[in-house]
Amino acid sequence: MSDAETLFERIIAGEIPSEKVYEDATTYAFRDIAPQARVHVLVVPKKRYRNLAELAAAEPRLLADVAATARKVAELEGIAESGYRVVFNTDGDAGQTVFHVHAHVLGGEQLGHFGR
Ligand code: D5M
Repeated sequence: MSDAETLFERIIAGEIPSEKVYEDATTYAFRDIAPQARVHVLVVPKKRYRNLAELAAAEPRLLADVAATARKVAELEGIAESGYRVVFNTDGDAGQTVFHVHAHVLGGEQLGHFGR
């Protein structure tokens, strides 16, 4: 992991404004600035790992916290029953742009099938 700070550390620190949906001791959830669905919320661990693989290898309990927060967001947004998608873009071909691991929580409408 490089030491370079990402946008999301600044959002977690409150240096850049965000529309918070949920926060607890280890995770932070906020609305995506360019929503791809009616509900599009990002869930980040407050501690930075570059991607899902690094988080899972280093701190599986923190990954479980991210998953629990994704579920909490779905409940708060009223999409837990209708269904939703959780996506971790990981590196180049997935188009990851911010290298602080984050889960996209998408829903609130019928989603197209993923792929190309
Ligand atoms: O997703 C990175 C996501 O981060 C992308 O969906 C846009 C979102 N983004 C970028 N800047 C902001 C700010 N300032 N607030 C909220 N959301 C933001 P990736 O999976 O890395 O492509």
